[in-house]
Amino acid sequence: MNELWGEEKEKTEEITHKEHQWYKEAKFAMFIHWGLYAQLAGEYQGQHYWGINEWIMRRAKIESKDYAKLADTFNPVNFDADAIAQLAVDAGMKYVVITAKHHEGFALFDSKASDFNISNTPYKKDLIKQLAKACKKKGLRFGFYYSQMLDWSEKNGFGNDWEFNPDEADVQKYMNEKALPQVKELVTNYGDIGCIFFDTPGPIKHEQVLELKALVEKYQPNCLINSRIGQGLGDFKTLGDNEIPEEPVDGLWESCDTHNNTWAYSKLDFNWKTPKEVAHRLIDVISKGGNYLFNIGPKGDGSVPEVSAMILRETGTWISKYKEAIYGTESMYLGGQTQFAATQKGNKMYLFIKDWPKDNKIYVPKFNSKVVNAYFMDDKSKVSVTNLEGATMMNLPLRMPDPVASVVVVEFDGKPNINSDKVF
Ligand code: H79
Repeated sequence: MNELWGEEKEKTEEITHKEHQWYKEAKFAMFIHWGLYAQLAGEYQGQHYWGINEWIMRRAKIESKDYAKLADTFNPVNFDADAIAQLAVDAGMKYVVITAKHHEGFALFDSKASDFNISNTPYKKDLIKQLAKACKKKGLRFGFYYSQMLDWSEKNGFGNDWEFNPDEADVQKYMNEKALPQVKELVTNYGDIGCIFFDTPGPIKHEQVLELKALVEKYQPNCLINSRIGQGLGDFKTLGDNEIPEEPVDGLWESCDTHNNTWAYSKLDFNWKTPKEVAHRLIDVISKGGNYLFNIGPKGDGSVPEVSAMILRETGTWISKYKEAIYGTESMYLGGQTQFAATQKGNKMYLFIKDWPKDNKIYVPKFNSKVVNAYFMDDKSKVSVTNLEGATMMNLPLRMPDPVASVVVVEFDGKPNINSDKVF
């Protein structure tokens, strides 16, 4: 099952040939799941489908001819590409990745390769073009998600086994006639593409991955490709959906995360992560060296759920106070506990304290390098540091200065260097 849906952590080769510093420094990004399913919002023919709504076609076993009717009513007049790009900026995000085509098979862009696309809706206008332009204007890198194997609208696509006989599917034909031409459209018509999020490689073969990769790289030589292209061939790893690793991961990698319990908008789901939870998950990811790709699911009319947008802006307010501790930092692993986590840059360690200790003391590992200064990042007030036999003790004030997470800057006489015998 895991292998089929591409959920396993796949190996990636080390990249030396592509420009990727921007990706390493970015840390926080916006994922957008949007398609015809947004109109259903968790309900089909009076039935409620709680959970991931972008899968509603499969979960409700909707036949493709019925599902296609959703294109006749897709008219997202409240879609505002500039407002979405501004939301990403306000949230402190550095790149945006949108579903150009999810498993349902519908393209949010004007495609010559398949009529099942935005041009054949009452709305007509290319959504990818608008968003790519808006992102560029605001200095955000732009990327897209593309479901390269699963396509439930095509009898030759992979995955629609409730309507078509999987044994008769000619997946290579689907790739030649739809996936490859559409990916070519996406890498040629929308300016610079920072990264591509392929998904669920399923039974994709090595040669098929190579062909897809070569196509992307022919037109966008610096475009970073994720590991879910399949067969261990990506430039950066995508961990499992909603997965945050226990320990640091080597190389370039990303955790993708939902805001509630679905990627696509569902009117049934109010389980939003709070700004504090979003910030804590971001801290977790960056302390282990990754990027945090955080999802929003616009509604069928194109608007972003207001609560989701508010929570993101609030998270962005917190981030804006601690930029130096977040962007362009490296992982700093202080052991597997949840009270605090850290990043590092130069001779500084940035210690994020998520849960305030009852006795106002926290114990981090011993360092080989010497502490020369320690202070709260926001008001610069000093923190006293005591070297104990097996640990470094930080003496904190009575109350947590920042209710989301406080950041202590610890300066060393060199690069922070943990005494690895003393990590607990
Ligand atoms: O785009 C998002 C998901 O739709 C996609 N990856 C993220 C980024 C994804 N592709 N495959 N999967 C997720 C695995 C999905 C498995 C499940 Fe189900 C879908 C679990 C519940 C619904 C399939 C149908 C297995 C059980 C029922």
